[in-house]
Order: sequence, then structure tokens, then C-alpha cells
Amino acid sequence: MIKTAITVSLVEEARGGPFVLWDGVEQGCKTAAELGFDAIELFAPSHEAVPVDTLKKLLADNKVGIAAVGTGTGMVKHKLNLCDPDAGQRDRAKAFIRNMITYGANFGVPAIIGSMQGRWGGEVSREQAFDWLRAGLNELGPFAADAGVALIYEPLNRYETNLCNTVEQGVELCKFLDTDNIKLLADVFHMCIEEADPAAAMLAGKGYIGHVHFVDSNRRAPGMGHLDLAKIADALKATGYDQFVSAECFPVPDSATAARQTIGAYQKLFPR
Ligand code: LER
Ligand code: MN
Repeated sequence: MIKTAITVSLVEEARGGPFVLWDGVEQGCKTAAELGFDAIELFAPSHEAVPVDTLKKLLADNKVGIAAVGTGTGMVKHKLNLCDPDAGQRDRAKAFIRNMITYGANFGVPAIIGSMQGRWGGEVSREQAFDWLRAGLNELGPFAADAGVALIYEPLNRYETNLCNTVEQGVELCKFLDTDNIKLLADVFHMCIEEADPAAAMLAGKGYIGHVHFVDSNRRAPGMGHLDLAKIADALKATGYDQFVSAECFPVPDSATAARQTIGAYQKLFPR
């Protein structure tokens, strides 16, 4: 069964970003539960921002789960990424991600590497960047496995990375890793920019996709753009995918409307 999630951002520096709920983690859990989402996806300033026990209690009190934890703050706030030419910065990037993996593992959920993957350019060749990316994932994947969770890697559109832009490139990357604990995040917004056929790309990701950001063409709530979302949802279902579809979209026209629009669309596209 495909489960539903909604993003909660606690990161002021990410204001304007594609996160739906912004009024704190307590309110986020409450809103998610009230609307009928199965879980929140948490974008936090650090692994220390919300103590594990506090979040466990909030989740239990609201009868809502958690789907995944983001690592984007490492990049947004601290400029940390896995392809930094400075070895110390790469180590700090890995330490930030390890802390998030451990944090998520307390809830049995994966961390997501999106913008922290970095990019090639300047003094860093494409080959070098991919070597560092693979080395990072080969180190962090088994670390996550030891903690009992997968580690999620997200291909991003060309304006955010020049490493992997498509699901197919993500699958190729996974095939050349020494770990099988890296799963892909298929973000329909990035796919809308990069894929010739997003539905076909979902099918091509069969067995590799571990998380989905299911939004519309313009990164608004599903149904507020121009994608044929039924076709993409059908393809995802045809792969046997049984993890989360999560709303990483803009709070447009406001958080409440985007959240309601999203859960309505998810209930139609992914009926129980
Ligand atoms: C992260 O999930 C993502 O999709 C990035 O585009 C955020 O900047
Ligand atoms: Mn995403």
C-alpha cells in the first residue's frame, strides 16, 4: 500500500522553498493527522532540533507517522556537500548526513540526500565529483544499513545539480555502488523538467525507488499544474511501489489549501 506524507519545514533559511507546513513540528503533526496524511516528512535545522523523545511523543499523541528526514540544511545553511574540493568540508558533509541517518533511524525512516550531493565544476572535474559521490554513498549506505534504514539519493533537475538529473542516471549510479542500500527519490517536479516521459521513468525505476515527492509540473500541489498525474501514478503503482508519496510542494496559495488539495489528490490517485 502506498502511504501519504506532507513536508514540515523548521528551517527559516529555506523560506520560499517547496515545503507545505511551516508552523512548527507540533502544529505540523496535528495538521497532517487532521487532514488524513499517514506521516510528516521533516526538514529540520539539525539532528538536534527536535529531540527524539519529543518527536516520538508528538507522533504518538497525534497518531501520525514520519516518512523521512531531509538533509538539505547541510547545504542551505552550512554549504556542505559531498563533492566539495576541500576534504574537511566533505568529511563535515558526511558527518552531517550520518547524524541525520541516526536521527531518522530512531523512527525507522531514511534520510534523503538531495542538494547535499553537490555538483562538478571549477577545480572539480566530472569524473572526480562522481568518484566522491560514489565514495560518499559507499560509506554512508552501509552506515544506514547498520542503523536498519535505507539511504535515499535524489536525482535533481539541471539547475540544482549536474550529477544525476534523471531516474535512469540514478539507477546507473546505484548499479555501480558497492552497497545496495541506496534507494532513489523520484521527485515528479525534477522529473517534469528532465524526463522525456515521467511515467516511463517511474517504470524504469522499478525496484530502485524508495521515496517519491509527488507534486505537479510547477511544484504546486497535485492538480494545480499541467501534468497527467494519473498516468504517472499508474506507472508508479505498476512497479509495486509501496512506500510514501510525499508533498514537497510550494505552500501556494497558502499552506492549508496546498495541504488539502494534496491529500484530496492522493486519495483519488492512490486509493486504499
Ligand atoms: C529536495 O528533495 C529537492 O527536491 C530539492 O529540489 C530541494 O531544493
Ligand atoms: Mn524533492
